[in-house]
Amino acid sequence: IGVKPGTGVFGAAQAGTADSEITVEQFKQDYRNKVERMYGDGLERVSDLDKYNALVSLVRDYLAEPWLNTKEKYRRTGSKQVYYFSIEFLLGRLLGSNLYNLGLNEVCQQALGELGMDLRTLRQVEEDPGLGNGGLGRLAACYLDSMASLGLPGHGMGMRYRYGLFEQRIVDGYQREYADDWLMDGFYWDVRKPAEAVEVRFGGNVRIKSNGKTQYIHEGYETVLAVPYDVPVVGYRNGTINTLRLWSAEARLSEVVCAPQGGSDCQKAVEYSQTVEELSNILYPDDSTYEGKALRLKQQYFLVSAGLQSIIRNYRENNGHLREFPHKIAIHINDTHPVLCIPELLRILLDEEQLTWEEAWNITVQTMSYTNHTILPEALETWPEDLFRTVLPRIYLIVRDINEYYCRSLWETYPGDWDRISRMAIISYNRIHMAHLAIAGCHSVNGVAELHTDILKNKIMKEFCDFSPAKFNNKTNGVTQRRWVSLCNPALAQLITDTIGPRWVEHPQELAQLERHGADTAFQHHLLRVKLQNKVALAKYVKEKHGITLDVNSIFDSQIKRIHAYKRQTLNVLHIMALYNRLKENPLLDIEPHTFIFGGKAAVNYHIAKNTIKLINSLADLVNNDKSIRDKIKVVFLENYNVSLAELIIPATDVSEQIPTASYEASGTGNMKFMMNGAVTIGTLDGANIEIKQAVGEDNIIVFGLTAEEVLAYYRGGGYNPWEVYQGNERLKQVVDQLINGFFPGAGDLFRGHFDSLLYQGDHFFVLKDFASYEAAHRVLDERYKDRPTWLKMCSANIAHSGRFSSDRTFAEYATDIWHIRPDTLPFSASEKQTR
Ligand code: NBG
Repeated sequence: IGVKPGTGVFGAAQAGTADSEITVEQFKQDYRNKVERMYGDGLERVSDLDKYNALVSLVRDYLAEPWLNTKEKYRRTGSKQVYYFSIEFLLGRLLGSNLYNLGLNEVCQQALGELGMDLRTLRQVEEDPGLGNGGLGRLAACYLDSMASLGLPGHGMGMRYRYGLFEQRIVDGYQREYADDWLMDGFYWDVRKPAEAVEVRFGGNVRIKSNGKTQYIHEGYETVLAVPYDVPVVGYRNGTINTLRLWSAEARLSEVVCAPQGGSDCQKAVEYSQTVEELSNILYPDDSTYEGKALRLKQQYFLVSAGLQSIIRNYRENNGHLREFPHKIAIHINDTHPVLCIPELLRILLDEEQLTWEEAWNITVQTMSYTNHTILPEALETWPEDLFRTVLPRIYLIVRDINEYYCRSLWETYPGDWDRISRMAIISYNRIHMAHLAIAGCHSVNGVAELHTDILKNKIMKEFCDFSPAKFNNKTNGVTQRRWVSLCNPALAQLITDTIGPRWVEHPQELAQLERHGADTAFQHHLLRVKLQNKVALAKYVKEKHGITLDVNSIFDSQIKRIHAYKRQTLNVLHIMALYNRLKENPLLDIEPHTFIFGGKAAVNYHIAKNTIKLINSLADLVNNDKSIRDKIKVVFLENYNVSLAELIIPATDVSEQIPTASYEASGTGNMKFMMNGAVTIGTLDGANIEIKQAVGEDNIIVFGLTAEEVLAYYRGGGYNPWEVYQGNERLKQVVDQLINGFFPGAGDLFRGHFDSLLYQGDHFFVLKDFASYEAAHRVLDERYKDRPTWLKMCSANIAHSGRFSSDRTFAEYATDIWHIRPDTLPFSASEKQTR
């Protein structure tokens, strides 16, 4: 295939150039052959889906050799391997990013063009893999890109869900959930590895055998086969291809037919296989019932057990000695879902490798590290002890031992302080606290932005931090500039490269050089053109999909993220209502035309959030159809928000809405993507917004609202009185009343829940309290926008200072501080870290 040994398709590729070893002619020939071999038909006669599949298969051929070489290199050098366990990997489409990272983008584009095809069309054939839900999963995907692009031996361990979270459709303004059948046409990026399948055991009981040494015999369990599917993770033009291993649950039917559960009845066997496969059917199965909870717990253990067994097996095959394990393997636990890694590694070391408790515990703690992604109580998982014991009897005993061991060490420091020890225990009041288990069993616990880490250290996990302060550290999130600029905004990427050269793709801190060009008229002119071009593309999509015409000269103001009370889509809505009211009063009001864009899914059982979607759509109906305001404002809710849609919205956005109640948003990563694409943030001082402000300076961001400290002080004092605020602000009172007074035609009492939560339930998220300052911030924003040169300078400053929010920076920090990967294998030097 025209690939030189050792150099793969990367050849002598330099960043920003397209000099891969594969020529356009070669590509065309390979591609034609591929189509013919796969479909027994000519290129002219196959469908777009076939063309897409053939292209993926060809790219897979191209990357096979560097993939193999990378694995061999890791084996040969024995370098420390990092495994990032995550219940979600929100990858986004892979064709574009893989071509780009392989340095094949231009070649492919030209080759397809000469064959009368368009790469963009084929990229759009790809379904977004349904393997994640929100920020946490997208972060994991950014990290995969950075690990490979930094040439680090870091791999993902995740689940191969048969169905994604759900596909959102808007019907009559309401969210409706449809099955996200993303695998329907197959997923051509992964390789099934049945020979590397492992068995995971559930249920049964544990018999203790004692002849000199206590042995735990797990019996009567049910076995589920975990089959791995490997997805290549391509580094940016560096020859590194890491692996994302996704696990799928299968039943061994041949065994089931003879086994007691299945009897000899074929029908029963099939039913049985369906219940087994349920394990990897969907992400976050509904856990409102006992069965649902059990399924979630099983799913988490399934991922962890399969992943660890395969790591150990591989380690053993390469003659690794267990004492060396923590020097050769790092295991990272992404949020609490994979925390069972801790007792599972102990189980393997104790029961299968016969290590002593002390040895096994030390190895485990040195190997494991944990990231917390939220302080929301519902996300800090706990399990009923009974359920846990029934589903995972051996793991339960181990967790009990860990609890005892941990509580004993607490007792040594705090003798007699039962209250404190029971608050910190892993098992208390018949529940198992996964975050406590994580803190006890990991050598590092990190938050995802400075404020978030401070809140963990001083509030949520204060007692743990007092007990072992050295474990706690911060790693502010980052996003990959390769997907979030180069791929999704090629026009901007080109402008940046034309201005400062191509090195920023690998050294994002070099974006800082743009600062000098911010006031340059020619640069500003280009920037404006790029933005306009992206707005036109988004407007075209909105027109085709939703039939709404957008004014591309208006301010595109976007809030795209999960719908959640703390993210305060409602605050945005109330402000738009107030703006609309002002326009109704005075149609000649001199305001900049605005397009307010929303997107996001609400959890299936989260009623008020689902109602917020209806509220946004009701507002959109009202505003978009009112001729009297002469198109000064438009509101659109874009259906089925996902990575691909974000790639369209973010480059087209002028104003990035990051308006959570301060203290709630652990970090945010959308804020970083918008910034990299030159949008100006309007935001609260929460999560990474604070660090964005530090980076760009206060002139280049608009902040408003209560600080986290103020919010927490109000909570300590029992909340605040929303009535006072409501009664003291005419405009606010008007919009709040409009939620229930017939302003929304036909809505009746539909939005009474929102009304009540603001006035009768204490306005827990300070929507009313922050309203006036939010409105004022929007006025400042409009003023700035009117002065276009100043505005464009703000946009450039945002791009210029976004380098520190690259996941390359974050990952270099994880590698050095947490996983102790030798810094000399890192392309970043410590001085380049730019964390502060
Ligand atoms: C989310 C936080 C975000 C953060 C991402 C990634 C979860 C549980 N948490 O603020 O809400 O940016 O994690 O760290 O998805």
